[in-house]
Amino acid sequence: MSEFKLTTVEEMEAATERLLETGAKVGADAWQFRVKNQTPHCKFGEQGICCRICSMGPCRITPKAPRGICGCDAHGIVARNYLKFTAGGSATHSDHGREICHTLYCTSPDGNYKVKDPDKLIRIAKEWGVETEGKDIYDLAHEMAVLGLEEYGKVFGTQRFLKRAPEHTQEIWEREEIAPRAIDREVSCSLHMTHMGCSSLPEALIRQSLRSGLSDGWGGSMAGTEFSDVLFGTPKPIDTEANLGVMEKDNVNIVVHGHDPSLSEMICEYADDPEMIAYAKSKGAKGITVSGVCCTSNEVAMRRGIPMAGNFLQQENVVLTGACEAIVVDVQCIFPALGPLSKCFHTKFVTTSPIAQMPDSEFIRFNAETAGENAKAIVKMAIDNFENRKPELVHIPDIKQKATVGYSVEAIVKVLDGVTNSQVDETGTTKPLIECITSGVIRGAVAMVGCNNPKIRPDTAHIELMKKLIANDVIIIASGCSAQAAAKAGLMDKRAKDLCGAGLKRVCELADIPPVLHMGSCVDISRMLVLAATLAKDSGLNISQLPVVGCAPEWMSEKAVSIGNYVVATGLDTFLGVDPYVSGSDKVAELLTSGIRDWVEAAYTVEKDIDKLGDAMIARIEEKREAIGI
Ligand code: XCC
Ligand code: SF4
Repeated sequence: MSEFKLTTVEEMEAATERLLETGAKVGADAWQFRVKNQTPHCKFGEQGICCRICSMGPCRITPKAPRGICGCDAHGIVARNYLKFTAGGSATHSDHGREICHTLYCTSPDGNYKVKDPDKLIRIAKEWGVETEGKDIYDLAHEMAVLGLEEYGKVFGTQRFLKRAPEHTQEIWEREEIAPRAIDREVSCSLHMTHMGCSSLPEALIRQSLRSGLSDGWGGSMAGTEFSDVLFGTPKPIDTEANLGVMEKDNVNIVVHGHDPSLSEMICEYADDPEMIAYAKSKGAKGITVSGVCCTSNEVAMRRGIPMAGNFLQQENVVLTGACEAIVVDVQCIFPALGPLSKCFHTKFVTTSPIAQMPDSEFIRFNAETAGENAKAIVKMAIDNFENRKPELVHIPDIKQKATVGYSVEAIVKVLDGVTNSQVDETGTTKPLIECITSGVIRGAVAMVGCNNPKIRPDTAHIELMKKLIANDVIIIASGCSAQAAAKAGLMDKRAKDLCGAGLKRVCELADIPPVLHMGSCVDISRMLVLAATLAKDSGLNISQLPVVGCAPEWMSEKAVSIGNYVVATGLDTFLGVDPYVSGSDKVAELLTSGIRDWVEAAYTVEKDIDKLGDAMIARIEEKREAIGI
């Protein structure tokens, strides 16, 4: 076995530079250039003090003009913008969950979509008080799909999944009036509150941000995760690879990008079809390689071991290799730049969802009912495109790392069972993990999530923080583009245990796990909520007492703001490396970084210096340990 060495950010950047040279030859644009054109950014926007929600504006707050035309001050404007930011993310994640519920409704024994994890379906059904005895699994799937969909518009009551939280957390949500009602209602209510002439009181707007975020985390995202597991299987540890080198020069390369696994699962299915492989060979290719970008990549990596070509700010790179026959996208985080960029190459840019339609793309509408045909047509299109490659433009950077992924809560409970001397628990609990934390072998855990953002040298914050944390015996669970950054660097290779402190290293060896555990996509942060809830219940502590924090050092999307809100509102301190446009109001900034602690026992820390951010997390974890006397 070759010697293990992390891939450095410098090496990744060198690979990108080389690709940009190819881009220059064909006149391609790239985000690196567009960032320059957009810098410096608008100061009003950055501080969150521009309001354009009515046509008397736009109003901008300055020392000379401290109020908008309607009289709203900076605090109201910043808080309104923050709530809108959250509502956008909550709507997006939750609508993804809704699509998954629809796909679940379309399952049939001989259709495109099947129930792959019937046990999990039955488990959730029982949790929801649905009779399962003697019921056909597909009847149950359809019944649960309808119930899931009803969570979006339920007339009375709050989200069903809230019951998964410890009593104490549920009481907080009730007391603070942030227990989320119907998912759609929380989004609508947010947009109502931010309408001209409604709320301008920061406390009210931030409270609703928490509630809208919770409707995502414990509502839409959780439905997305849980029912995706039912449909496509609950992830188990599986080996894969990450970074651009996973694309194969002699194969037809199909890159899936976006978030919804309904499409990518089908593409993977057909790319594996002997008929399609034979067809690819007849066109001069050696085979078909599917790889992924962003969260759809995380979904198929976790369940099928499909390699990860890259994360958010690497999406243009896959086209720049000149070896991408088709980049097939569903929803979210897709650069509109991929349209014009693909035109510089032979690449087909295939959009598939009415939700994400873009110029310069080929739109092949993807429907659950016709998923098989759609996927087959897309795979065939990619194969037919192989002969259009321009060999002089082909360059795939020789850069990749091995990764073991697939750590769902179920999988974590299972792999950690053997680690301590405690009896293997039939029901599967997190007690072994708690023992590791209580004894101090592991100091705590950090949930690392979120995107890349050109405001931060891509991937450095993720990678540097992870290295620092694992060296300090803090285990990492990661999702989204953060997980991909880790995988690209090599931190999901089990050999990365050698970079850990002695305690964590020992746990990695005993459990045979990497120190950074891949927990999935952005909606899978709901898995982290379930893990935190289970840890709290199994330890008898409140979630806010656990030596566990959340971190999104390079976040950029509205979804990330929604995530931040639900993680904090669940009782976990959250550390950000990018400011959510609230610096224009000291009141809002104060609320988010301290005031909300009185409501939900947790708050945000914003720190742009990555080293300090890491220190702050370690200090918080140690504080929490001390407070509970471990
Ligand atoms: Fe998008 Fe989910 Fe962010 Fe990556 S991490 S850039 S939201 S793909 Ni969720
Ligand atoms: Fe200006 Fe008030 Fe209208 Fe906003 S709502 S644009 S602050 S007048």
